[in-house]
Amino acid sequence: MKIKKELPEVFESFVQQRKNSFLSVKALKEKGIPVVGTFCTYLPQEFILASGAASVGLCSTSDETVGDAEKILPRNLCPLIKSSYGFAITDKCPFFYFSDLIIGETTCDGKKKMYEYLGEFKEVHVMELPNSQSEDGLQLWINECKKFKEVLEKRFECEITDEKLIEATKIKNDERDALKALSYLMANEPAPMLGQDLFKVLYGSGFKFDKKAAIEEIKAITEKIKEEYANGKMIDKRPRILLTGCPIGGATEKVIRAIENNGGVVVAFENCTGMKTIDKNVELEGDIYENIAKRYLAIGCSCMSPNPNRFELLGRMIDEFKVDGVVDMTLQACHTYNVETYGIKRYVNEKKNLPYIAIETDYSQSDIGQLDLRMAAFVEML
Ligand code: BJ8
Repeated sequence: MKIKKELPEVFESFVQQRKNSFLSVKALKEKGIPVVGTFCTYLPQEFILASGAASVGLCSTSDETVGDAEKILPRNLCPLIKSSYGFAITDKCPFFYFSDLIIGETTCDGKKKMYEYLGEFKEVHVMELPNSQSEDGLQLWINECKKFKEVLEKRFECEITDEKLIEATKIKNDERDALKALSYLMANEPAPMLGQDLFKVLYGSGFKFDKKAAIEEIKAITEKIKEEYANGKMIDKRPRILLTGCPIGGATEKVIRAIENNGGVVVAFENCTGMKTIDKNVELEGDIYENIAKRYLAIGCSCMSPNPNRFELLGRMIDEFKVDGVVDMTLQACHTYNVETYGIKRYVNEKKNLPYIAIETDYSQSDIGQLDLRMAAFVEML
């Protein structure tokens, strides 16, 4: 596939695709394709793909419905949970509306309890994710994956054979490879593009339902950026930032803008919208259930205790992307990520000898001025 449009237009098309994606979901439903709503990177998407259903992420990223959620949920709760629940109860989220089945997972306490309430008006299945990556934890997660397969088979009257699961795994591996190759273009110095443009593709690609077409499109964008870079098209040299912490998107893109409007460039996203989701592939040789379970359980989210894999990925990315400083964004009342900032700070400062800053924010725009000031001072220091 050859991309004819100019790059800014290509990046923008991913934003538009995301905005219009409810039309794509509606079209899927009209064709009789079931839709499964999910909330977490730990969710093995391979099973959904193998069942013939489409999956859609339901984590909301705007504060539009936080007020509605706060009539029921405590104010002092993570905005991602309040916003997601708020969209669900007000019927303002077309993805939630069109979902035939919602899959939750036992990650953080707030989400777990929210799923109980969602189950009062929508069909919900919760996967029991262990909170450690031990051998026992793995056994539990393999069993949960097998149960998940049965739930999908029963709900959508289909059979998920090993062959179908392997086929779906190959597609997901290809998708991860394509997104990873695109992300690694930012290892070039100077960077070929702004982090906010890379982010548009990373985030927007999750809303493309024809996986094979999306993979081809991502590969074509990567080639186009490579070609233009070889011809000297790149951004000016700037301090290189790695963004880690809670998932980012929608309202919290204000953090990326605050960094880049103040002279930095986000060359790497370690969080769930970035490398956490695409870093590792599923082995195809051997027992496919065990392979899928192993790959997903190894994700380094702060809900794991201990959480060595976050440090391993972070350290590798700092080196490979030639990072000058680390910004750790946490959402208000996200206890696990907030507690982990101390360990991440120590690691970045002491093991990597780099500057580090933690930012706690929510989905409102009230702290934009303060974010600007703090990011300007941080970038200036680098
Ligand atoms: S794998 S980061 S998507 S759990 S909802 S933990 S922000 S208090 S989203 Fe997450 Fe899966 Fe981990 Fe990724 Fe904190 Fe809010 Fe909980 Fe959150």
